[in-house]
Amino acid sequence: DNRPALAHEVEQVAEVAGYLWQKGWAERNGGNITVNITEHIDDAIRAMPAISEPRPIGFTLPNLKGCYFFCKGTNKRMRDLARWPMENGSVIRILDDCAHYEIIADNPVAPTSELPSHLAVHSYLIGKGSNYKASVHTHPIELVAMSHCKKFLEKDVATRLLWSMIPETKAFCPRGLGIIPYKLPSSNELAEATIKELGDYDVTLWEKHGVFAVDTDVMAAFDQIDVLNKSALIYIAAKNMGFEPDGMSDEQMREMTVAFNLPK
Ligand code: 2HA
Ligand code: ZN
Repeated sequence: DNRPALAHEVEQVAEVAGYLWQKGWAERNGGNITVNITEHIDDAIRAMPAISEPRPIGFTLPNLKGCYFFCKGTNKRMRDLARWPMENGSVIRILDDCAHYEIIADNPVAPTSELPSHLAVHSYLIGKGSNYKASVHTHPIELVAMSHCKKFLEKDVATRLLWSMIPETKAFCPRGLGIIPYKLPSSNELAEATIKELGDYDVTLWEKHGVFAVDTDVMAAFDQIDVLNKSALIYIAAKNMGFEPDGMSDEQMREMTVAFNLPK
């Protein structure tokens, strides 16, 4: 019986949704979470009838054949998802044409407006044989604020600054923060640019909008965003005390990178 494992996944989504709200990163319906739950789907769930008509994804994604996802609902609030996950999210099944999905959970909650980009990312992850199952999009205040400054939008400038605020940030976000220049929300261009950066980064910063992170599960994706935003807060605290923080030295960064066996 895979239902306990599936219920655990949904509980983790609800827990993270609560954190996003508490942190002030999820105003109104802001942000999205999708989790590839295919490994937890057993024959009983596979036999569940659809409760919606087939709906187009917007892309054809052959890697998603037979996949199932838990998705936050469109126009639903993270703070409501935290308390009532099955009223504010739903389980979808990808149909065999890989271009349509149907809803199979208790309530016909339509999935997130960012579904095409989230599913395109999951397809990309499957295609490269990744064990990453979760994607989180949210609006972390301090990281979004940094994205309003041109110098932080240059490749790896924000990564190096954030890593140097506290040793844990590189340890727990070892691939750094990729930068995506401003693109219209929900657009295919935004999805494509994000997928391109995910080749090098687990977390990307969407200029003047938010972050998009992927990891093995929803908690791990949240943790990467959280450590980066923590570093941004330390930077801001130092600036508010009236000085530019020194940051860890290159030598300290090198020592830590070797000791924790991190990528250069
Ligand atoms: O779904 O945050 O960017 C709400 C959003 C879209
Ligand atoms: Zn957003």
